[in-house]
Amino acid sequence: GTLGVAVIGAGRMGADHVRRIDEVISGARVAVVADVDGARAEALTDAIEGAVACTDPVAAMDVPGVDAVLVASPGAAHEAALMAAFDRGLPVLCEKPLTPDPDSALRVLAAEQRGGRRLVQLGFMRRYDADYLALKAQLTRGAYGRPLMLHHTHRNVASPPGCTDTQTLHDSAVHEIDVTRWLLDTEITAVRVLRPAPSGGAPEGLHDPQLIVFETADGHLVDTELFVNCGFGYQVSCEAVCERGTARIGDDRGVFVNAAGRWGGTIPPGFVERFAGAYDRQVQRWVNATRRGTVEGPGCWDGYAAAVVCRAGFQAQRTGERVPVDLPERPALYR
Ligand code: ISE
Repeated sequence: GTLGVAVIGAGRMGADHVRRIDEVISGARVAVVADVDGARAEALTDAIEGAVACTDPVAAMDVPGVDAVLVASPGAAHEAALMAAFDRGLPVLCEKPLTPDPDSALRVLAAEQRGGRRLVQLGFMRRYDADYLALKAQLTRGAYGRPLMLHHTHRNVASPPGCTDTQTLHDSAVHEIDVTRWLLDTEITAVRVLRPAPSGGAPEGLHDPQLIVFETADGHLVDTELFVNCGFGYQVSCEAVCERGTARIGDDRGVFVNAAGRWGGTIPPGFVERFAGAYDRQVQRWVNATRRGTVEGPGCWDGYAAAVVCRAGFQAQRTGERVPVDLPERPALYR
């Protein structure tokens, strides 16, 4: 039957997912929306037949007709929500980051393993973006030989209020961490963070932009320009340099205009617009897999690995040095 979804968190992503499940996704319906701000949850459920609102995430999971949970609350609230879902055997789509640090991620990983089966698909949605999927297919085919390097660019118009250096890694660069591991099918083994004199457009105290360099277990070098206050638009790109060729995605040109002595186009304002297709595909794939009783895509292991790389990254930010990443062996459940 139709999958009844409890959406936890009615912020930017939660609201977008509620709209998506209601209007775009087939085979699922919004059963309940929970948010500490009850009015914010109600504003979303008011227009949806059969959907209720509440303020408590755990109570939301116990609403009759709930078959699965979409966690879109702030990262610090994920652990409690995931544990409650595990206790109930409910499958989860959890927004990134899995949790804010490796210790809590490890607790989640251990709890899922105790249950003996995967329940979590993690919201590393770039794996569902048409461009990234095409790039992944090229690399898998190996048409240009072995990948040697990746050059990532990740630019946001402005960082959220109160953004800190560590947040730039675990909220933003976490995507490059995941995409690097996924595209190259390997683990990140060391991190460096280099920083120019900060942009005048960056909030006081934030080192922006940053140049992040990863090494991998298979000898790749991967650089990321992370610039979260570029001011002009949302841009994410990736170029893979292989032995006999390069492949590049993310230069989404859209409509090309000639007018008034200029040529050009527009740049999307944010990730909700740029990655709309990826979010749609991610949620539809989650719903389809969940209805079949399976779990696919990125999961808790990927969230944990990303958290461990971030922790090394924080140290690299502070010291300016090359920091090795110490990742334990991948548990059997995630092989
Ligand atoms: C945000 O949380 C995301 O996940 C976006 O994909 C990323 O581009 C942005 O920098 C983050 O703040």
